[in-house]
Amino acid sequence: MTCTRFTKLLVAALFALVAVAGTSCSTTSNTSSSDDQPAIAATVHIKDGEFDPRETDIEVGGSVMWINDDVSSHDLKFVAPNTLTSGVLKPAASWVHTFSAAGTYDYYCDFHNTMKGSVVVQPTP
Ligand SMILES: [Cu+2]
Repeated sequence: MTCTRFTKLLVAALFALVAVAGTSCSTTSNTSSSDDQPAIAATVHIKDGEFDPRETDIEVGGSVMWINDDVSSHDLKFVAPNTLTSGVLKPAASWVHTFSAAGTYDYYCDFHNTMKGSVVVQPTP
């Protein structure tokens, strides 16, 4: 008796969960460009052991996405602030960083010292 009641409750709970998941899913995809996820101002591809393009120009508050299109792993280490790093980017991995202060941000790949790039963040006019 109690077992059936529990099963009914469980089924009801599962339906509620599916309904909630379904709603939240559709709302997330609708608003993803505004609040939760930063709009991507520029994309840098990592290919054949190079950052392409090497120099990226954005405005303050802009986000840059790096995508590893290479067959080997790479990473980004910034000269300043030197704590800023992407961590290891395996093939097909990507990393997004939002720049909230103007300036030139030079970076390099820790694994391949010939790989260099920079992000120039312009102040908003
Ligand atoms: Cu590399």
